[in-house]
Amino acid sequence: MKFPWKILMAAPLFFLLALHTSASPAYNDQPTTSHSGSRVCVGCVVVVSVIEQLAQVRNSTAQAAMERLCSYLPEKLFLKSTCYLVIHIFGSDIIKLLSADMNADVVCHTLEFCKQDAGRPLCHLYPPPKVAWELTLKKARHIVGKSQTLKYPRSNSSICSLPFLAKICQEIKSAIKKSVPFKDSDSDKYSVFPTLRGYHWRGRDCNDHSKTAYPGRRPDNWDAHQDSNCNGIWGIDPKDGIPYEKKFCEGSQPRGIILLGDSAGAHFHIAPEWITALQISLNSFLNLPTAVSNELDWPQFSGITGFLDSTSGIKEDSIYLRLRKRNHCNHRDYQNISKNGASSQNLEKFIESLSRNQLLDYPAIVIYAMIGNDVCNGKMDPVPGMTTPEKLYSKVMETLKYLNSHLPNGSHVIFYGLADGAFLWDHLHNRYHPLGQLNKDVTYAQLYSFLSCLQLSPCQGWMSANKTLRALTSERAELLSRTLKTVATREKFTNFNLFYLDFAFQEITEEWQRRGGQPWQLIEPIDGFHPNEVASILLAEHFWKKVQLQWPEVLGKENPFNSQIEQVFGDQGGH
Ligand SMILES: *[C@@H]1O[C@H](CO)[C@@H](O)[C@H](O)[C@H]1NC(C)=O
Ligand SMILES: *[C@@H]1O[C@H](CO)[C@@H](O)[C@H](O)[C@H]1NC(C)=O
Ligand SMILES: *[C@@H]1O[C@H](CO)[C@@H](O)[C@H](O)[C@H]1NC(C)=O
Ligand SMILES: *[C@@H]1O[C@H](CO)[C@@H](O)[C@H](O)[C@H]1NC(C)=O
Ligand SMILES: CC(=O)N[C@H]1CO[C@H](CO)[C@@H](O)[C@@H]1O
Repeated sequence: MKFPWKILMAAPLFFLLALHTSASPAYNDQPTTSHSGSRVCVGCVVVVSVIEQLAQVRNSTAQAAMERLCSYLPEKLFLKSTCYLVIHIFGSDIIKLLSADMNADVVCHTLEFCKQDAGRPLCHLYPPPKVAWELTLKKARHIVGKSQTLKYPRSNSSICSLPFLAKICQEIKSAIKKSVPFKDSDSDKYSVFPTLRGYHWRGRDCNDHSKTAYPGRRPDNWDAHQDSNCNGIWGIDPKDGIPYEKKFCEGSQPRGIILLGDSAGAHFHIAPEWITALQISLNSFLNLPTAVSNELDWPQFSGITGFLDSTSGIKEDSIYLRLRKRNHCNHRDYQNISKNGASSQNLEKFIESLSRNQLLDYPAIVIYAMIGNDVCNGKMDPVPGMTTPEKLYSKVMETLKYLNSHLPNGSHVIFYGLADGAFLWDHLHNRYHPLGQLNKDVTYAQLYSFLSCLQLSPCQGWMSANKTLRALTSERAELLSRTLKTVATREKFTNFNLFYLDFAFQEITEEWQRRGGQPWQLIEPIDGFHPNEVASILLAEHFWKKVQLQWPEVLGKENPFNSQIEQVFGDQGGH
């Protein structure tokens, strides 16, 4: 769930993504890690695997497979041209090695994208070659010629620092800057752009020229002349001269939904069709530019603030949509304040992007869902890096004080407990990863061990063959969840009620099984870590049921005017 993850597995064109990530200003706030060399290694292994498998399924040469891959990429954001550039530079060596039956691990070690550091184990995704590793590598080096070390610059912290890529990085940077207005000022957090944390992340601004019009505010003069709260309801009913907003929304207790979350909340997702050779086609990459600009998160499909039906044909069913269905006056009032890698300990760094005016705005339901990063890190021994209950308590209290001074009176805050990630190993370890399905040679256990060898695991504690460690991680997560529960029962705040809800993965898994599904189908196939879209929607359903049963006041009343609002305003201007 830490930042590098998004680049990690994000190939087929890892190089491109790494490049774009380095070039994109959207990432400025992310810490640079010392493991960038390892990221390049994963990227290389994924790309070379895809090329190799694409050649296999299309019965073509590696050369043709590479060209095919590039030709499928969209022109946008220089994706296609960078791809050709990459082929131009590395293509011939990759072809030579693949033709000599070297696998992706060997190719990437030979080209020195992967390196075995002194005193560290050799990291590999595929089973090691039958012949001794050293001998294979020697043979491979011989195939590409001796001058490797001079040919390619060593991977260091930014791929943009490679001399031959510097120029294209510059171009991407300026292209992104030109095409997207960055909105940093506090008064203007809503956007008419979908990505780069625009309206895929929070309700679309209906009047980008006015700072006083935004989703969630109490209407100005009952919106008689303009839609000040962007819910699509405004104007005066000619029949009786009463403003529609007053007629339909007064006393309906409108409220917004705000998520404070991590990558799971933002719905982090790498599309399997980008790297599964059997699925790769021209259509596979249509969504890549959007995904890249959204940091590989898909909040528009998330279970909490999602509003679009996904391309996979799953009907979107988020908490936001349910709130909107219950009271159409809530239209567009959602905010996704979530970040890959977020935890109780770093939330303070971005909570300020939450936008709610205590005096002018309607109350909000805030969901606090830091479901894993407090126990997840990539260290060889992850335990010392885990948040302690004491640290959690003190940070959470700070967060709550912040919320109390920013949320309108009558708001609600709901804590989610942490997930118990033990299900990852239990359900996945002996299944094939998408990269291993074609030749039955990569299981999730292998993927986990490759990542942890490179010290890149998003969650060493759970993505590990070490049963003791997995149990220890679950234990800590449980302890932190109990701490949140204690805070919720003990502490009182003037502007909101506080509740606690277990992160009920077990329950939704059972529900999914009742519907004929398998537990592994609830996990992101590529990263083998995040809950996927189906899980996210089941969680939303579960959340709704629980809250409706235990604390119905959180959700507010059903608005009797909903059908009239539909008659007069149709889809209320979309999301
Ligand atoms: C693959 O291509 C080669 C050469 O074009 C051809 O001889 C062979 O029959 C093809 N194999 C399959 C399974 O199509
Ligand atoms: C990366 O490598 C380039 C060229 O070798 C060098 O100029 C640059 O300082 C390096 N960056 C870091 C952070 O080491
Ligand atoms: C907040 O609203 C409640 C009723 O919903 C009221 O009892 C309370 O006095 C209000 N608090 C403040 C600080 O206005
Ligand atoms: C498994 O994890 C535990 C807890 O971190 C550790 O003490 C132990 O040495 C690990 N076992 C192996 C075989 O690595
Ligand atoms: C549109 C939107 O809500 N963007 C915010 C989402 O969350 C991140 C992280 O807190 C903010 O930086 C964005 O402004």
